[in-house]
Amino acid sequence: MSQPLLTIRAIRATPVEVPLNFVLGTSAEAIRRVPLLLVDVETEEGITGRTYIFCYLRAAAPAIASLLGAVETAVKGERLEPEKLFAKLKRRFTLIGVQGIVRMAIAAFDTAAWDALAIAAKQPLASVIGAAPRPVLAYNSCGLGLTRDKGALAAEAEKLLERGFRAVKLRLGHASLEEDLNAIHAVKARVGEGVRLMVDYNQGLSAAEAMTRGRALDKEGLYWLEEPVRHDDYAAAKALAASLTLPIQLGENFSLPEGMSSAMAHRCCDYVMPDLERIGGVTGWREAAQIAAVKRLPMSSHLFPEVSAHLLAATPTCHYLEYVDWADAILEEPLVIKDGHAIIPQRPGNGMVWNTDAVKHLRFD
Ligand code: SMN
Ligand code: MG
Repeated sequence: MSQPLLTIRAIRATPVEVPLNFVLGTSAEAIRRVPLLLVDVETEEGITGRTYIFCYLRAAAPAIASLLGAVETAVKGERLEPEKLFAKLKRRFTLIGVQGIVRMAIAAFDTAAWDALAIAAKQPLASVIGAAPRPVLAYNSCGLGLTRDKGALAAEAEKLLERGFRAVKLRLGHASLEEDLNAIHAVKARVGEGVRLMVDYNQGLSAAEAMTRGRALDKEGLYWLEEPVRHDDYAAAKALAASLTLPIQLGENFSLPEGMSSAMAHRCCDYVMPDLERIGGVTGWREAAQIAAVKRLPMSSHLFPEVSAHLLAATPTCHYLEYVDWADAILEEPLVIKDGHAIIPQRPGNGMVWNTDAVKHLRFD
């Protein structure tokens, strides 16, 4: 693709808080509403690129917006070339360290910049990065949090199969293994054979407890076991991967492609699932996809399904899209799911346009 000529004029950041349709009860905390930061990269040519990031904490939103101000100072007036600017920003922020929310701000800028490029090229983002827009296999990751109410859990699991989903993800990490097994059995009994069940501990177990619970879960026909221990305890994850048949899934905490490489060097997982805002935006994702391809590791996504669908279409070891509906409330045209697959829109760019009325309503600064 010949790169369209665009010049960066400004970056705008708008914080919104979206109430969730399904509470996300993880082993660390229950999430009922999500603070998102909507990021617009404006160009002198009148094209605006967009993305949103998930701030986890409301307090992080103004901090990331402020960091985006520093990014703007560094790139304003420059030609919009995401890979070059990514390298420049990494160098510029070396002294504070390209991690945490600094890295999230760079990733947000990068993702919105790629959107602007694709809009200028009048092509979907997937096409610009070398893939045909095609349906991408997805699992429904809404809800299914830690709860004592197994009836409500089963009912929720059934509801999540609407639109043809054939895979869902259950959060685990109850006080006892028995309660984890009860939750698994409640969901399995309701969704029946033929629906894949992923489970996610959100780093909730010690290495020893993970081995005990992992061995019990190994007999349950689950599809993957996600983040059983602290995300950077590669030794514990490696021991689990070596001992269990159940595949170990890691990745939402890989920090930049370099972080993914270090994890891979430990052979600590069977599957990977980078997160757009932690892996370094579209630029970071593409590098991560090459690492996964060399290692022949199936690669899924974490959150941000609207952009991740494009990225997975261009990922050689594309595995599963994690679907959540969080951004539906603030988008003109929410991501479409059909027969359990995300449909990449034919619109130019990543396809996201803000629903300005909803944004006005949900804005919180
Ligand atoms: C998750 C964690 C935090 C916020 C949203 C989702 C979870 C996942 O680990 O993999 O979906
Ligand atoms: Mg997870």
